[in-house]
Amino acid sequence: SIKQMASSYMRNSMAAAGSSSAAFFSGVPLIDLSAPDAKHLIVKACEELGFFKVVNHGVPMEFISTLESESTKFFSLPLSEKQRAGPPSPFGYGNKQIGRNGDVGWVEYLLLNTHLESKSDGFLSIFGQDPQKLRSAVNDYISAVRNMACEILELMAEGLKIQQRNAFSKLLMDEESDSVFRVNHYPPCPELHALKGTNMIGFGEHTDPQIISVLRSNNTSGLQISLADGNWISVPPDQSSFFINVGDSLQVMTNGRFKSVKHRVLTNRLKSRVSMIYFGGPPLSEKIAPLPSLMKGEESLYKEFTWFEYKRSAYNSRLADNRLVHFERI
Ligand code: GA4
Repeated sequence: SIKQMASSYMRNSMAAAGSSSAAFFSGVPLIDLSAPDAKHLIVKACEELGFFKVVNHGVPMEFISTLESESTKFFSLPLSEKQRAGPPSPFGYGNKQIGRNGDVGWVEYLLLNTHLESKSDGFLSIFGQDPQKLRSAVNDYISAVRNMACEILELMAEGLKIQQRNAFSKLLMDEESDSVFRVNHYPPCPELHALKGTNMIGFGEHTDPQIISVLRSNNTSGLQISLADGNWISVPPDQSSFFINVGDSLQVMTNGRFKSVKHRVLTNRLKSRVSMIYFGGPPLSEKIAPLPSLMKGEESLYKEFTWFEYKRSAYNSRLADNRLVHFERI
C-alpha cells in the first residue's frame, strides 16, 4: 500500500523534507557575464552564498536542448535496458542509490567521463539508435560548458586580484583534470506528496567536493540551497540560464573566503526534473591549498592535501557529511 511505501521511504531517509510550500527565493545573485562589473559581483556572490545564476553565458541553446532530448530518450527506456549501462561506479547508469555508502534518493542518473576521447564509456552506445549523435551532443555540451566555467573562474581570479588570471581555470583545462558530468532525472512523485503533504528527497543535502559546478535544469523546480542561518530556500528554475556553485576545493583555495554551498533537490509532485551538471575538478595529483596571494599574512585554515586524498575521503563519506572538517587545522 501507499502507506507501507511511505514508511519504507522514510526508513530509507528519502522522504519528508518538511513542508513543500517553501516560497521561491528571489535573492539568487544574477550575473550577466557580458557586464563590466561581472567579476566583482561574482566574488560577492561566492563570499555571501557560494551560489549564483548566469545569463549571457554563450552556450548555444541548441547544445542544451539536443542533450536534454537525448537524455530524456534514454531515461524513458525500460529499466532493464538502462541497467545495461550500469553500475554508476565510476561511470554509468544509477538508480536511487547514490554513492557507495547507503545514500538513496528519488532519482536516476548517468555519471559520465568528461574526457572526450575516452574509451571507457562504451555504455553510451545504448543511448539510442544513433550513438554518434549522442556522443557529439555530450562532447559539444561539455566543451561549451567547460569554456564558460573557465571564463567564470578567470573573472573570479581577476575579482580577487590574483596575478595569474588562470590560477583556477588551468586546473579544468589540464588534460588530467578530474572532472565529472552528470545527468539526473527526478520522476514526479504524486502519491507520497498527497499522503504526507511533503516532498520526497530527490538528492539529499551535500556540498560538491570539486572546484566549481555548473548546473542546468529544465523548467521543473526542486533545487534548494541552504542559507548561512540554516534555512532552506527554493531556487526558481530557469531553463535558459546556468546555476553555479562553489565546491569544497575552491573554498580551500580561497582559504574559506568563498563558501561551498549546501544544496539538495526535492522531487516535484507533477513534473519530472532533468538536470545536467558539470563538476570541474583538478588533476588527481594537484595540491589543494590556499593561493599564497589570498593569505595576506593569515594562516591556512586547512591541512595540506591532494585532490586524490580529498576525493578518496569524500567517496568514503555519506552524502550529508561535512567532508572538509577532516582537513581543517585545529
Ligand atoms: C556530490 C557531487 C557529484 O554529484 C559527485 C557525487 C558522488 C556520487 O554520486 O558518486 C558522491 C557525492 C558527490 C559526494 C560524497 C560521495 C560521492 C556520492 C557520495 C555519497 C559525482 C561527486 O563527485 O561527489
